[in-house]
Amino acid sequence: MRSRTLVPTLDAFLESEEAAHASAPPDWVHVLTGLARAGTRIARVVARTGLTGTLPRTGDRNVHGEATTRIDRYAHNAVVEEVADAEMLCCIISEEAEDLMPIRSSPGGGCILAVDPLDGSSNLGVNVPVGTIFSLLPRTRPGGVRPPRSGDMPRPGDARRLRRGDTLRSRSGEAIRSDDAARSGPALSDILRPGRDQIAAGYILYGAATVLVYTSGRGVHGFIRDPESGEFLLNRRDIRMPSPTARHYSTNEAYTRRWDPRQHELVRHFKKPPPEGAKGFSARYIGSLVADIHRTLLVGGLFMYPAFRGKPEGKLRLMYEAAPVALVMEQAGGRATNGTRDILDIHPRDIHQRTPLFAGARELVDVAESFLR
Ligand code: AHM
Ligand code: MG
Repeated sequence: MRSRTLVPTLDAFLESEEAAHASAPPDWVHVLTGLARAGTRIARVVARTGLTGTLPRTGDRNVHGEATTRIDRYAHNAVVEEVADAEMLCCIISEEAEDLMPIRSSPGGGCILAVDPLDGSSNLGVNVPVGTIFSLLPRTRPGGVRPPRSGDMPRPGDARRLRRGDTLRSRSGEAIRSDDAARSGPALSDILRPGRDQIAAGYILYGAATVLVYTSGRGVHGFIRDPESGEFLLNRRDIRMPSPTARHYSTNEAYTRRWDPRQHELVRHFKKPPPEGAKGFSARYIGSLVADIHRTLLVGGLFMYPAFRGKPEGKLRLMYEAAPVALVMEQAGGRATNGTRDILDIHPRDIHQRTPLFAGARELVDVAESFLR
């Protein structure tokens, strides 16, 4: 009889690995376990959307002017509800909320969670994997975020985009308010931190399996949710991008006509016939960031979402898309750039700032920079 190997659960892994290296704030792992709970809830709803093939729209637009679906709002609420009781969090930045959301129960909390609750949700109608992306940052100094005033609760099931002054509740019933003063207030200087400062970052991928990948700066670890026990189980410890990596480039080539000549040159370079005996490049593009990044992490290659005419800063958001991806890549032996600067060194000016993103195998990101500089 084969002996059964005990695979650590996420909780057990965090307890043994993260507690042993407590350079980060002690209870940051509560945020990660809260995100895992939110991920479990979101995975269930995503699976149901695949089942029915319908994608209910709210008719609303998010802060970026994009049509939102009810599932975007559901994912946002699930994240807020599951993490807001972590005392270390003073506020949440979400793609779905116009302003930062201070947490009344812990105004002195030393950390900020930046999150894209459900990236790529427009793909759901055709059952393409989507994901949650998260970044945990330290706040510059305590006391900078104004606590919320009382506000009206949105009705249950209210699918409106969260607007200034709206209030949500955490699992324990604490009010969390989208703050109307915070955008221009001094608090902003506390939270606009470069990706290099991240305490932890990662993503949850809702695909054939639900996968959670995180780094706290000591390697990248991957967990798969076991549908039977409901636990996230350690699946890949200390993920390293293979070397040599897959010769994949990944970008939306439909925008070619709007590309800068340097971007043209770069892709032309990838299309050149390879030297005798060498393997040429092939293309892979899903159009769902977490899925494209997960593939890049596991097999290598280069993901690109450049700036182009009409999108001078690209499409992806620095604080809750590019920066967490960049930390994961760097910790796995790769890197990420905006074309000229390492993503992790960029100081955000705005919580929803966009950036071009080139992420993947180090040697390919270096090649991209050599064309784009
Ligand atoms: P979203 O945040 O509105 O979901 O958009 C982000 C998504 C990413 O998942 C993906 O990389 C990108 O948009 C694809 O954009 P495009 O359709 O322009 O190629
Ligand atoms: Mg997004």
